[in-house]
Amino acid sequence: MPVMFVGACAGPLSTLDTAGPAAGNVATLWWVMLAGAAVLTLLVLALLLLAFLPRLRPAKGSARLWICWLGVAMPSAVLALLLGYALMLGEGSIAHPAPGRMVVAATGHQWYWTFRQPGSNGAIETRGVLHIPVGRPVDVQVGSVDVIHSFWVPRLGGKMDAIPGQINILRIKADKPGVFEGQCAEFCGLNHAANRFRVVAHDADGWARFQSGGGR
Ligand SMILES: [Cu+2]
Repeated sequence: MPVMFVGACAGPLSTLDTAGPAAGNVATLWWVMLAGAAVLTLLVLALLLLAFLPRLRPAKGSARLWICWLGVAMPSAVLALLLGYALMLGEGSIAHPAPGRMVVAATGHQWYWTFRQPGSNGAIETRGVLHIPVGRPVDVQVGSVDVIHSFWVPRLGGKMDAIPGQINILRIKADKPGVFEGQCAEFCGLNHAANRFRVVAHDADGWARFQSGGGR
């Protein structure tokens, strides 16, 4: 059974089989929340058990302990810590200035994606495939021409809504060359489920070839 669960963690759209730092942060937060939820579940089950075993129940319950500490203080502290940690990790998806940073425009359509980025001989436009270099932060300017879509490459980063008339920026980065699957993550009409795309992360040679107009 555990092998079955571990097998489910991989795959082209897995958020746990990460290939870059932004997606790694999302996965780390997920594991931390899973561990925390497991501890709290055990605690609640233990308290439930106490309720059914009068012999183990304290003779006289203290309202102050149960309500103020276990009911208010503990959940508040846990949620505050989790919020702080999530904000810290979320920094990885924000487009801060960074050396080697590359900018690309991603536009959602019903039902496909187009990408536009600078090349050696002028702008390069692609449909359905976004090309990026390995090891460099890529800031994706996410927009839409019709309805709300969402740009999502689970193995490289978080999600970003594509809203008509607005540009939202999401940072992704690939640590290794490869092809990574992307999926629109906001219901955008009848063909939403098939609104997929790919991100190809190139090594230095492949990137130079793409930039000069080859390998598209
Ligand atoms: Cu969609």
